[in-house]
This record gives sequence, structure tokens and C-alpha cells, in this order.
Amino acid sequence: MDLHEMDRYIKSIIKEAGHKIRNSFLTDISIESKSDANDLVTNIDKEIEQFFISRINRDYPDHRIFGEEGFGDEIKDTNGVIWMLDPIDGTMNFIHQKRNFAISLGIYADGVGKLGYIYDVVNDDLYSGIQGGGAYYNDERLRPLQDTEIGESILAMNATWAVPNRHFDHNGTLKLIQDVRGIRSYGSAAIELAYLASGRIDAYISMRLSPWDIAGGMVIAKEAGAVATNFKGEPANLLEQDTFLAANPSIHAKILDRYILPK
Ligand code: 2AM
Ligand code: CA
Repeated sequence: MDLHEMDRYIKSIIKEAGHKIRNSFLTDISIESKSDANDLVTNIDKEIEQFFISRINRDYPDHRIFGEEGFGDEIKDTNGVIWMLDPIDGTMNFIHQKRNFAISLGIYADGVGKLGYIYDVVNDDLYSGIQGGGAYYNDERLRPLQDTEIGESILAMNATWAVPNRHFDHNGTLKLIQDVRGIRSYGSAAIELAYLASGRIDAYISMRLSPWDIAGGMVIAKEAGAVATNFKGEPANLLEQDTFLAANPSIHAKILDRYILPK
């Protein structure tokens, strides 16, 4: 697998997909609910996933595709090359705000992240990572993350995780909110991981993310030096929904040890 050749190819199809999404702002978008009333999908999410699948099937027929909207392959193992795609991460923002959403794509070979992309479509900002080759913000190489302290950190999370919920003891989250310097919530896991990789935030926490939400961002964040695991400290789950903590390496273990309280 020639990663640099794939990198050039992927950047060109991501930009093409971004163009389609921007054009969709001029059309009527149809909105449906999935697992619950606030879990949304539009015809654009579906069209963009199908666009990627047609290109990948044509140009990389041996590769498999794990996409949020289910038009790709049924993935039950991490063997071979898998493209993990969220055509629009932050669909609620896409619908309500027309910003703060991204295309998220990670290429994994036998479970190892090789290439990662987060494209902030409206700002035309592309974050990328190549295994062993660094993390990039457009053409600029991102600097390795500098050590920090919890009290000097900005944490990104959804406010949902600070109120009683069935996944997690929220008292740990409340303490963490009190101890960090500031909290931000962008509503797109991909954008939050891009911001972690570029040092704009220091940690991102979620009780429930799917593989396509994090696959691209993990490659980029790892290349910038960040650490990503589930709440048990295990490698993030590439096959199923799970808890997720990605952070600056100097505070990742401290957050897990001091604030993540098992229920
Ligand atoms: P999505 O927009 O692609 O659904 C919102 O805080 C973040 O969590 C987004 O990245 C969103 O991805 C993701 N998300 C929202 N609902 C989810 C669910 N039910 N399962 C997994 N991820 C979800
Ligand atoms: Ca999505």
C-alpha cells in the first residue's frame, strides 16, 4: 500500500465530496430520525456515503468500507484494509447550523490506523495524518502536543454527560468540569479530535461513540502525540460503540484514574 499515493487520491475525493455538501445548502434537505428522535440523518449523509463507496469500489476493489449509513460492507472483524467513513459527523449541526460538521475518514490495515482525514467542509479546513508521517492542518505540519496539567486544560464534552445518565456516574464528570480551566462542546467528535490534534483543546470525552466517529481522528491525534482509549484504558473500539477518551498524553491517565468512576 503506497500511503502517499492514497493520500493524494483521498484528499481529492474528500474535496469533491465537500463541494457536493456545500452545493446541497442550495437545495431542500430531507431529514429522518434513526435510533431516536434526535439521532438524525439526511439524504445528503446518504448521498455522500454512496459517492465515496462508488469511488472506493472502482479504484480499490479489494478494500472494505465501514460507513455509518450502512451502504458499505458488513464489518465484523478488522482484517485487511477497511475505510471507516462518517460522511457527515455532526449531522445535527449540519441541519441546524450549516457549520461545525465534518467528513471523517480513517483507513485501517489489519486494525492499524494508516491514514486519517477530518474535513471541516464549511471552513475548507482539512486535517490529515499518515502513520509515522505526522499530522497536518491543511499543508501545515502540526507540532507535537506539549505537556499540560488538568487545571490548565480545556476539555470538550457534551453537557449530556454531566447529568445523571445510564452509561456513567456523572459525579466524576462534575468534578472534572470543576477542575479543568474550561469546557467546550462542538457537537462533532471528528472536529473535537481535530482540535485536540492541533492543541486547541486538551481532552475530549464521550460515553458513546461509534468507530466511524473516531477512526480518522485517532490517526491524526496519535500522530500529534495524543492518546485515545475507552474508559477501561483499552484501545478504542473499531467494531462497536464504546466509551471514549482522547487526550494530551500528560493528562490522559490522570483523567481516567481520578475522574472516570465506573457505575
Ligand atoms: P453523528 O453526527 O455522525 O451522529 C455529537 O456529540 C457526536 O456524537 C457526533 O460526532 C455524533 O455523530 C455522535 N453521536 C451522536 N449520536 C450518537 C449515537 N447514538 N451513537 C454514536 N455516536 C453518536
Ligand atoms: Ca454521521
